[in-house]
Amino acid sequence: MFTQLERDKNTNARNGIMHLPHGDVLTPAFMPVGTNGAVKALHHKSLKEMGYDLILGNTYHLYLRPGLDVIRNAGSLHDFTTWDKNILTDSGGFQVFSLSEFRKISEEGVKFRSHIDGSYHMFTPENVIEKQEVFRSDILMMLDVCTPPGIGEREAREALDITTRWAKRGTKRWHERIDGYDGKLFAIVQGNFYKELRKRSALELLELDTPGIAIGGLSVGETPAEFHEYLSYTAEFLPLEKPKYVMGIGTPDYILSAVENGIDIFDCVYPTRIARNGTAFTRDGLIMLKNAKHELSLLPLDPECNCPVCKKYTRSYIRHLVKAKEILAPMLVTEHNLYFLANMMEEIRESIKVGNFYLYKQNFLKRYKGL
Ligand code: PRF
Ligand code: ZN
Repeated sequence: MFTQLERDKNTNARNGIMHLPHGDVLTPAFMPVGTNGAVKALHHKSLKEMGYDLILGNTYHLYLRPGLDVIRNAGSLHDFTTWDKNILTDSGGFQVFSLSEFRKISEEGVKFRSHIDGSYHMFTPENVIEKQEVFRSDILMMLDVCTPPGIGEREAREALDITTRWAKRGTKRWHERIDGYDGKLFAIVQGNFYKELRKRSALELLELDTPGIAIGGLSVGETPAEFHEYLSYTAEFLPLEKPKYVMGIGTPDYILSAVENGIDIFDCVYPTRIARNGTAFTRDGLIMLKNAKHELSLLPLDPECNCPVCKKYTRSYIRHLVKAKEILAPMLVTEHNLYFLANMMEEIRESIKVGNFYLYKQNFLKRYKGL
């Protein structure tokens, strides 16, 4: 399902194509987050115009609301939402840990209370595969246990061992799929911030031979130095033939590190979330529109951006919309931020193609961080 194209000579960066049921995806690729079957504040058509052909949805949210019956009734998550390109769904494990007021892990799975109405539910490695089959997700994620930094080795090991046993059960269930459905399952490496555990997780999951593999449990509150160390350490164990996904990263500097380490896809709410509080990407770093210095600025959000928002609107006007809490404000900034990232990913792929990714990264960061 993955064709590797050019490989960078100086780093592990690479270009590739992921062949998925709803079309090919050029990698490295960023996936916008559409938790509830919509990328917040954006039309599907804007996403498509920007060239996105893979977005992320959340099993946790979609299962709780609108529920599987509503999606099954429409046919699939694609039919329900009318998004006819690829969808990757996260399994729900991570969301249970970050959103539920109550959860209890057992060998069987994780029992939790809905953050919406307090009702009780159980996710098992098998039933999250079944849910993602109802969605007809193009990429399905395994149920995993993601742990925070700072826990002891023993606790990390126990969480990892459950994750590994769940991965075996999930893979078995995925092999039993029917109806010609061809969604690709990704296992998720965990192991907290312990190298031995990370290594063991990667090696044990590779035996399951899933179509793709993800690195989980990073960008969960550790320092940037720890993030870089554990990302590059873990990525080394993953084979070249498979697509690699780092879950939950979306700042330009983390994206560049991920690409440098041979990662193919990543997702994050960051670009869309900061947009909704009036923060925009520019080549020279973030700008906060609430800041008084933009009040009279007739510049676009980013003078070098070619997006429809930057071609038309000024910072002064968008700042006014942000202050007045107009719905148009998050719409415009979200569109710009996702365009900015789509454009950055295109530049990254081009730099890998012509063999100067490392230089591209250095130059990008120099400006972005104002060095
Ligand atoms: N596991 C899952 N989803 C995730 C993560 C994880 O570890 C993360 C960690 N950054 C984000 N989303 N299933
Ligand atoms: Zn723009």
